[in-house]
Formats: sequence, structure tokens, C-alpha cells
Amino acid sequence: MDKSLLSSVAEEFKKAQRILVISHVRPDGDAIGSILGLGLSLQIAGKAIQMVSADGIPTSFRHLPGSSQVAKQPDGHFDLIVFVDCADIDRVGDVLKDYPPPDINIDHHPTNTHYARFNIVDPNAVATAEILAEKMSFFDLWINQEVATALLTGIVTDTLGFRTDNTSPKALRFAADLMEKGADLPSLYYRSLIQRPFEAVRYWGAGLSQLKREDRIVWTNLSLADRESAGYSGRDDADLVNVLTTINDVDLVVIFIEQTNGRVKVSWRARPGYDVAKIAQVFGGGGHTLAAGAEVDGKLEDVQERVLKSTRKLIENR
Ligand SMILES: [Mn+2]
Repeated sequence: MDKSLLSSVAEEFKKAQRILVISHVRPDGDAIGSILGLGLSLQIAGKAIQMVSADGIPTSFRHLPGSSQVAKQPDGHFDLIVFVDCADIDRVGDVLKDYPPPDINIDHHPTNTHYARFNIVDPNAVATAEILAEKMSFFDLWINQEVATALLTGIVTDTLGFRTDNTSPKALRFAADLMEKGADLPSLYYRSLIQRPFEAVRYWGAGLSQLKREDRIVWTNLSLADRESAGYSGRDDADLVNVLTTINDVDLVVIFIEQTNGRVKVSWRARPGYDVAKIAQVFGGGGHTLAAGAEVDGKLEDVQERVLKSTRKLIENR
């Protein structure tokens, strides 16, 4: 990475007094871990920091040190606005509509649009938190136990526990460094990836009991009635899709989740060699080649039929 870019960013951090650190809507572990990791380390350096996540903090990350300081919207004026883990400028939601454009963009998405004055974008990093772990000393920022815990949470969650294709020796070395700085890997791994509410698992039960298979496709649906009888409060699939991807000899997994707005949320997962983002785009959604989603107007059964028809074509045309 360009040394002068890094020095310029280090200089910006040094000059600024009031700094906003913000990440994307519907935040994941890397969004939260990056906000907290950078935010807390800037606080240690004596800066006045606001950390913002428009959708708040998901329950599974509320145990992280500093999470109670994260607000849903910014307040006041800032010398520096920093986006972390955001591929494009709109991903932060509309909470920044009265603010100037971002100064610094730190991200690892290959689709990043380089929207800030300074863009530190590394698509080879497994997580934005990995980039931060690497650059922190360059910015003269300190990684204490709390910062290390936040950053390791970002790395662990974006790699689904060091098992995604892009998991690298470099990421493992940073993870080891962060453990040496005090991050408790087994505990944060359990809390952010393994542990879940009883209601979520009951909700899985509804999906699992209706599981269907045809050739190399597996699918199921989750209705509003399933959600209610399980007592599950989320509008998502409670990560059931990641359970279904563990099934042998299956190339494609699809989940249909009925929503209250007359729409159906569809989630695809694929083994390497397919591109589910393409089908998701046909239905107005998007994503990555191996993981994509869409929200489709219509009744559960109708959407299921239309989507499966397109999904079968993927296998036929392979
Ligand atoms: Mn990320």
C-alpha cells in the first residue's frame, strides 16, 4: 500500500480533535469490530470520538467493550469523518445527510467505490478489522485488550471462524497478535458465532422440518406463522442458511423468508463454480457469487416457484 497515503491518513488522525467513526446499516461483526477497534484506540490517543451505527448493535456483539458508547446517529460537528467496512457511500444509511462527504474510507470489499478523500482499500484483507490491525501502529494508535477484542471479533466473524476461502496465513498471524494483546479468542468466537437464542433454534426447527431436496438443490421456507410460534423476533433466517450449507453433495441452498410487507426475502448460498448473485439480480437483489439475496414481491409459494425455476437453470446450464 502507498506509504504516502498512510502517512497522510496518520497526519489527519493527528490533526483532528473530534472524529466520527461510522459503519454500514444492518451491521455485522466486522462493522461493529471496526467501529469499536478504531474508535477506542483513537479515544486512548486523547481524541473526542463518536461511534455510530444507524441500526445499533446486534445482541451478539453487545458484550464488546465500548459498545454502549455506539450511537444510532451523529451529533454535532466533526473535524474528520471515517467510514469503516463500507463498500459505497450510501451504506451508512441516511444519518449523514447533513454532513460533508467522508474524509477517510477504510474497507476490504472489492467493489469499494473509493468515495472518500483518502481511501485505504485492501480487497485481500479478510476483514476491515484486519486492515486496522495492520495499520494501527502506522497511525501511532495503541491496541490494548479492548481494541484487540473488537478487531479479532471482526476477523473471526467475516471469516466465519477462519473457514472462508480467503482465510490467509496473514489473517491468522494478526489473530495471534491480537490474542497476545489480550483478546480472548475462544470466548469471543463462542459469543459471536456459536451462541444463539433458544427462539432462533426453535425457528430453525420450523425450517428444518420442511426441508426439500431436488438433485443438488436444497431449500426450505420460514413463514410468519413459523416465526410467531417460535417467538423469534428477527426478520431474517436466524442464520439457518449456514446450517444448510453443511449438507453433503449439495451445490445450492435457498431459503425463503416471508415478510410482513407482502414480500419474501430470498437467500442463496452456492458451492464454488456457480454465481448466485446473477439470479439475485434478476429478482432485484444482489450480493457475491457464492452468497446472495433478494426481496421479492408475492406470496411465499409463488415466489418459491419462480425462484426455484431460475435456480434450477443454473444447475442445468453449468
Ligand atoms: Mn467486512
